[in-house]
Amino acid sequence: MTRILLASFLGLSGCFLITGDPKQGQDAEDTAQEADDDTGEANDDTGEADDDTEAPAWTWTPVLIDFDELSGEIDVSTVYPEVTFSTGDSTRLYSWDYARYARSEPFTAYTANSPGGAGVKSDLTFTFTEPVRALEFYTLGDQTNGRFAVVDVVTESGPAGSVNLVGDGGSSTAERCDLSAWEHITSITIRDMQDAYTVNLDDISFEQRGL
Ligand SMILES: [Ca+2]
Ligand SMILES: [Ca+2]
Ligand SMILES: [Ca+2]
Repeated sequence: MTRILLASFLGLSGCFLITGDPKQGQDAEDTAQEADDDTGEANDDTGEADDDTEAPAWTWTPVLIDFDELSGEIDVSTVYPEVTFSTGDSTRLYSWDYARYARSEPFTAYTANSPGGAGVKSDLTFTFTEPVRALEFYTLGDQTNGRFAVVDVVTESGPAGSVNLVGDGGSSTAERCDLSAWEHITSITIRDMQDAYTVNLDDISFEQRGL
């Protein structure tokens, strides 16, 4: 946690913890491990932190949503069986041909009132069909050099924490938001969007839980 806060003071972009303890409820060994390696860059210590839980024997299936298989600019709210996207208003999440600026070409996705329409600042919730871990996504299309939105993370245990989304003001540079500190995530909501014409999402990846 200390590293994450420090990174924000160093002017890095990405996403940074505001509240919540991602290690809450996990074992003491993991907590000690977290405390011991607090040098280096943010978010580099989560890959195998939780492999030592005894039960149950979940399977975890990798999923990548890059929007690039789509045939055009469409409402992607319910396109993917693993996750649905919803807003708090009349906007929808649409794929958009952002061409060479996409992190993966050609499509990103953003909230608007119609395909290809101007981006609209909306709250956006990802609701996962089954809980996930190793969640990350990228944002681009940012005009903000600094904090531009908040992500609330909800796990099976309830509200679990929040991170700031921080841009570098470079619209074509993608910022990575790594939420892999949390497991068994059931939903996330991007809220309090302040970036002009919102931002684009790309390369949403996670591991989805099964038995
Ligand atoms: Ca893409
Ligand atoms: Ca923008
Ligand atoms: Ca950027």
